Amino acid sequence: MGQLRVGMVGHAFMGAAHSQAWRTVNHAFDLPLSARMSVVCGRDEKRVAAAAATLGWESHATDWREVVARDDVDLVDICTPGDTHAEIALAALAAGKHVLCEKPLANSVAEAREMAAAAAAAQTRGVRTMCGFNYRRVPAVALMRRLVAAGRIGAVRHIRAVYLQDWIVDPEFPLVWRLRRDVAGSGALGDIGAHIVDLTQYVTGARITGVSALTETFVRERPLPADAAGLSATGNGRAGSGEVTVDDAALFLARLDGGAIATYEATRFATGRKNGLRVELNGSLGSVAFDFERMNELEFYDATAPSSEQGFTRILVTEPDHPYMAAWWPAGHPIGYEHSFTHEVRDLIAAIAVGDDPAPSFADALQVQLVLDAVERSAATSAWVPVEAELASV
Ligand code: SOE
Repeated sequence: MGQLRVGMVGHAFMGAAHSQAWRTVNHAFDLPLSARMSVVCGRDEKRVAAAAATLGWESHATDWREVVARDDVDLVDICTPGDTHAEIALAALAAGKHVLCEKPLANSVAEAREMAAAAAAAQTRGVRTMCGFNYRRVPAVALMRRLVAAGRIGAVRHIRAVYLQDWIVDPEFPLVWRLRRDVAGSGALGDIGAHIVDLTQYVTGARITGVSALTETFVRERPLPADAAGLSATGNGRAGSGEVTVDDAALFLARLDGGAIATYEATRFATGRKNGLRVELNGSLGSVAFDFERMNELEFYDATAPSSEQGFTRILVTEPDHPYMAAWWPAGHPIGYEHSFTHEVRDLIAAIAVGDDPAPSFADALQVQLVLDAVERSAATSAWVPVEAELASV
């Protein structure tokens, strides 16, 4: 069996989730390529050495440029904050490496365009790219797409999507990198709003064509974190505090091609909601709804059933003919959040092995970035903003 030698940059939450996927994928799926966890990269020598041992990487490095240059790396997996996605991806593609890049693709449309153009050029050389919108690979979400594509809910009229977290409700929570525009690009909008934009476009096959939005930052000043690298005290003069420069919440209405209308809510101030991702589609022949807190289930309403039998059914998505599930346990045995990453790298390896283009591509991720940009421009002007059609050339 051939090997796919991986170099991963970043080893925090997403690095740990991706490491679990690289460790397990070839044990769960029969693939023509075997993932080899060659090197993990992080800025702090002591911490990345410990991460290599804990997460199962053969070696470690402190400079991503070394990872990109190594001959024993075929694929670079980018699990860093958004301000480094573009430079790492562009260098890796130039070096002929495949790239998996965490979402959102970039911190700006300009960066995303450059990455998508580089990916399109690299594709002609057989180099593959994917953006890590992992929720597409939750079996119930893939089943949702299958039902919609089969016409089981008819014409999609309403899309209702929320992504609710509450980890920064405490005003004393420090000014971490996700709360700084220069590092994260945006707040809840790009971090979790990007997921529901991609997921709803994935399950419907439609594209957002315009938005009307508002954003809010409820807590505008926070204590500086212990490692306040690159930060200076600002705001009300309180010693060791800094300005929050991103949104805490984003709400927007949208129209999609194909005629659906949609509501989106991404917030980090939904007190009590830890990772509440919910999507409901209402169509001319039925409805389908997904709730990540019950990730092994899908609600389905078939309006064509006899009226005496109509009602929302709860599909337990654990049958072997459900997406990805034949690889795991007998019916009735649920899987978890981490499996979505295993499925993500499974599909990436399978595509690379046959010379196919994985999805979502950098072009798909650019389209999400265009939506995020339109949301921010709409919120800034209180106006309806069309979503620029993705450049055909990309
Ligand atoms: C933080 O909001 C976060 O880790 C996101 O960045 C992930 O994409 C999401 O899956 C869980 O929450």
